[in-house]
Amino acid sequence: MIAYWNPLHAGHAPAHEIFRGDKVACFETPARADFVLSALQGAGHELREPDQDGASALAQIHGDRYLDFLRTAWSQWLSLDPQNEQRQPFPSVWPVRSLRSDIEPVNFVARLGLYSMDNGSPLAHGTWAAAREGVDVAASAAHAVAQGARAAFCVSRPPGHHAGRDFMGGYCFLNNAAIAAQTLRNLEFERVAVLDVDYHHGNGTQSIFYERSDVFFASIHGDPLTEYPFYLGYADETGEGEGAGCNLNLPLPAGSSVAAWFEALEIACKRLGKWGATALVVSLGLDTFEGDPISHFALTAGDFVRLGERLARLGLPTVFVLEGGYAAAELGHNALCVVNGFEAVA
Ligand code: OKP
Ligand code: ZN
Repeated sequence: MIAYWNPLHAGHAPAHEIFRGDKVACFETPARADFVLSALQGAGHELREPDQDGASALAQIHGDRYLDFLRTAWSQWLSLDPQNEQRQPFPSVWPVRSLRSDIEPVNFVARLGLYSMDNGSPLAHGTWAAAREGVDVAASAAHAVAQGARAAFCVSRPPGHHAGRDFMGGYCFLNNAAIAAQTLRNLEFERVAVLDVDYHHGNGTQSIFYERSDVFFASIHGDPLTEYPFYLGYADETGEGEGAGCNLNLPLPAGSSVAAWFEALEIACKRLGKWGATALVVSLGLDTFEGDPISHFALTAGDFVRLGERLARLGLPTVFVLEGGYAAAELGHNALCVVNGFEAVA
């Protein structure tokens, strides 16, 4: 399988995040992508640097003001205090109900809150460059399948599926899967499905396409009553306006069995087929793995092979986009298992 990789990913390397009130090492690390790269390379898959500019899809998916903020965020942070190079900005105030989100304060931390859904998405010096390069990775993979490749795999970070049109969150800044889907739409594909199998609901992707009838979003994830992102991902969210009926959430309780997970996968796959998808984007989070440190499903490497096989049986041109997965040392093998399963189906 062709794999596009992000040569700037390691520039996004925040040191810590807040976990239960403590400062802890980040879960979303450069090593994650490096493990996936070496697993794919070791198995003989072709690694390519991005060869397309995703600028047009980027402008369709994210808002100008948010993009301006993100592009300049690190220099704004430094202009507050040169010592900030050694610090990470965290939002501390948000425009929740009754507060205004239609104005843009001058204060940097206030703007950071305006454009963040949580305090769990630390910015670093190279965040913009890495995230922006990820857009080109996604666009390149979409072009490759449009030109006839059966599938292409995006090895990039930071991940994207929690990022909405004008906000970051959950380690995500720019929505790579949405960029891939939009790029496919801009090429020859009329009906694009995004299937999100990350442990966490892809709230950003859902919200971006919620009122569109040309992109179907389906997600299997930990029940948001107890699992991040908590405020979206329920079964009654089925799309609105033109997009009515084009959104499918399959939440499962934390601790659900592998059998229950594959039943949900079957429901999602049947629905995407019935809807008439002509191309597929897989938001491939591997944090459904039994060894994941922050998630509560129990898939094994063998189950990832089975996932790849089932996806291949949809018979659609497919772009895989790496999302979560925090058992870093096993991440490369698990990703390779999905690829192997996919390629084992003729
Ligand atoms: C991103 B992806 C630490 C809590 C965890 C939310 C999890 C983000 C998961 N403060 N933060 O969907 O794998
Ligand atoms: Zn996740």
